[in-house]
Amino acid sequence: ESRYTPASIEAKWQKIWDEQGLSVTPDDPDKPKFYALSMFPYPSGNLHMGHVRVYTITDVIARQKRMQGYRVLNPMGWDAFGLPAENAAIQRGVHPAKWTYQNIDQMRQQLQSLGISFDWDKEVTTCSPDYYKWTQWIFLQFLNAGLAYQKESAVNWDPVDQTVLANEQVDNEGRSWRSGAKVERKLLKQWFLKITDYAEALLSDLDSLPGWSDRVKLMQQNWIGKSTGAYLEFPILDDQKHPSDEKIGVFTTRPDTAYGVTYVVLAPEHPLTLQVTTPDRRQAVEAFIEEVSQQSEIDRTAEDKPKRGIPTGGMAINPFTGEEIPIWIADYVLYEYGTGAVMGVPAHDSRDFQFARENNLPIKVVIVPDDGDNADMELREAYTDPGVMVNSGRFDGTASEKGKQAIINYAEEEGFGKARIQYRLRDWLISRQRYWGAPIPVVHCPNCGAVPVPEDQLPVELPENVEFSGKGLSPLAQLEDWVNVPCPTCGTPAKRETDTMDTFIDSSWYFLRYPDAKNETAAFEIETVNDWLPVDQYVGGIEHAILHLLYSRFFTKFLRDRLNLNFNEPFQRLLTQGMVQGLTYKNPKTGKYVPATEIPDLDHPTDPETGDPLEAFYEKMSKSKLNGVDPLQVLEKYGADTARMFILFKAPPEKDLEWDDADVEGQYRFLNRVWRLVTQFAEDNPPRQPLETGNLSKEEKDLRRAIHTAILEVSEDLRDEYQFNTAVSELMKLSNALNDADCQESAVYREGVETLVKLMAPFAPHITEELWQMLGYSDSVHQQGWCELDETALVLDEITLVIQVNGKVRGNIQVPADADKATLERLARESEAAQRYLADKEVKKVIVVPKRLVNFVVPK
Ligand code: ANZ
Ligand code: ZN
Repeated sequence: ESRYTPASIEAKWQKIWDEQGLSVTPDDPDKPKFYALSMFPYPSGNLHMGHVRVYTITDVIARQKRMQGYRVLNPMGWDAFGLPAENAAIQRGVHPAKWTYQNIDQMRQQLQSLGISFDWDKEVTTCSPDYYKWTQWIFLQFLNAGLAYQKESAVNWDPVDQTVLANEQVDNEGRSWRSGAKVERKLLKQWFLKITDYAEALLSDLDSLPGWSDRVKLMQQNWIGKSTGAYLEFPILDDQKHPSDEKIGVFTTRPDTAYGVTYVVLAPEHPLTLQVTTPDRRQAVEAFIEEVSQQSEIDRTAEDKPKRGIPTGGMAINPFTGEEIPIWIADYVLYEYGTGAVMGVPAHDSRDFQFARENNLPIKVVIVPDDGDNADMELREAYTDPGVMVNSGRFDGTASEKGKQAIINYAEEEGFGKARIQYRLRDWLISRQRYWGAPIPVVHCPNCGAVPVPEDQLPVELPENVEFSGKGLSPLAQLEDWVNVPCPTCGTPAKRETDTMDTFIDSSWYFLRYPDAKNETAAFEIETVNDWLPVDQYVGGIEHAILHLLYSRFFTKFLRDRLNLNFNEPFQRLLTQGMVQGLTYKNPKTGKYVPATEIPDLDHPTDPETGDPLEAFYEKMSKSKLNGVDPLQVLEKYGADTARMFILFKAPPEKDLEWDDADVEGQYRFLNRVWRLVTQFAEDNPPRQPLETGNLSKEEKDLRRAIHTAILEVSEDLRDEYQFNTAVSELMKLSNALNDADCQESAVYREGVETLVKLMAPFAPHITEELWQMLGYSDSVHQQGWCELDETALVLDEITLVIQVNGKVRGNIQVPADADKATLERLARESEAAQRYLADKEVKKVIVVPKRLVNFVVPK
């Protein structure tokens, strides 16, 4: 009997599968397609447990689908542009391309050692010109469609290094990662994509995705943030106190409160601010604007923060009441949302209430609860619920919900307002003043403006000889001979755009490239993506639940409209896997983390330096917490199959998973048991018997029921909800049943062993392949059909009937499951137990509980 040696088995099979092309995507059009997709990694250089978990999950799904007869696409690639490569260049002088490609090679190898059945022929690398050529091409599609435009927008500016910083390069205190300088905001002309054009589709099409969790859909919904309400206009009074043509437009979700407006507020940045400001207020207003411009949006809108604002001296008119109301500016009104102005209704909006209280502005009640008439009562807080309109002229007595529409209709008739839908979603700022990204394919010409680089001149390649200092203009902008080019349209000396694209752009279409990854003449062939898309199962981290998924949906919808794609949504089903957590040891006195390897006694963990007792708890694995487990070490010690089995067994895929060495050991022992079971059987090699299901002993029937229960349960567990953990339990049960069975010679036993190996194949692909060969097969276990369920094997045709005498158990017998009461009584009387205990006693009464027991009552 041989020993289970994962190291040699796994390397061997990985090589053979690769040679045989087992993971290559078939193009057999007769088979149904299945597109399994894992979020591709950023090539940091090292695989971590989170990666292992995602790719294992996707792999089980892909492998089972292949066995079920699907042609499966299970691709992998690299989200390879981005800041870390550039930081490495600045800090260590290694070129971003070199750093990235080295990391990719290293991680590809690590992934291969996990035994994931990726089709490497479809590999895509977003930083490679043959990929970003098409990223640029897609940008041009947006530009041609009028959905890419330039606008001034604020960037993080490091005044010492004289450079733009990414958000990630600014610390919590707002300082530069390199110079430590306080970061400033600076306006730059930047590129945007008009995702807001698709806001409604992105929102409403969430309903077409039953394969997404409500949690993720809600996150997307909130991000898009649809509000229904009205746009209303408040005329500004001129110096002579006459209504002017100039108006302040506001967006409100509560038009029903229009009669309660006692002031209007502009965002300090609003273009009307200085215009409405009276000379005596000018200095104060300018100082306030300057102050607010330094605050972040989060500071400005925080609930608990006092709302700060000042009057401009200007006045407007409430068109509903004709009343004159003051115009203020305040930090809680954001320039970017709605119209950048609000109507202040202190009686019915909490923020306005607080603001009015602090600034002695009038509070006018216009909505009261249905059951009261406390319109004149002094409010202690804003009344924000629906109710009945009061103090509202012709609308008095109208229910407020109805009043919304009534007010809109009225405003529309009178010409000072209309219905409006507002989205929180903003256009996507895609410009980055960095090197390691896809150059935006535009040339700025003094005559022609922003000119798209002609398609036949794509890609606009990143120049290689670049200085990385982290100071001054972005590296591209410093390269004179790259920047200066003739205008593609008129030939005048012009300048290249030096911004590169946000890396989220690269990942917004990679799933469209995979099916046709090597296409040199197009981003993809439409027919091919129409065949493969949508992705049937997407697996990845919840951290991408908003931006990546939203951007990918946006790209898909845009390209659908431009190119006639036949699908609306890129990802049919989405699984967001939980985090992998490690056991963290922390000294509560010093706050220091201690790695497990430095703790002498893990049962009583103490700090090796101070002797303090340590706290131990689970937390997401991370470098800073010193609680990570290196996948490579686990692979080396136990092999990939054990690592996979542990990860799948330890927790349902959506839940967090606590790494536990003892449980890893447990899976290793289980694989060893399966190994012994199957190798023993293969060695004994009992003669092959035909399986005649009509003619089985009880023992055989029981075993067969266990086999088909496993088929049923594992198949169910792998359908849609992917309960891998319970599926692994079922595999364990079947293995136990085989261990306990005593009918190795029977055809049923062979069925059981083969079923176990096949059911386990998607989970532990290497060991099962090895065992499959031992069972005498020469083709791969991964090319077998998925096990067929025989429902009749599940039927329990005999049950155990308990024999009682005066309520005491005296024995039991096997009886047909469908026997009627009379038969049960007869069989019970005939039983050995009854014969013994009833001998020469007179039976007074017989109680028959079908399927359970027969109780004989006799005199004591
Ligand atoms: C008057 C009013 C009365 C409001 C009332 C609410 C309650 P959502 O749901 O988020 O869309 N608002 C509009 N634009 C704003 C901006 N740029 N900055 C800050 N606040 C703004 O919220 C819409 C409501 O937020 C609008 O309805 C407006 O206040 C405010 F009893 O108008 B409301
Ligand atoms: Zn030109």
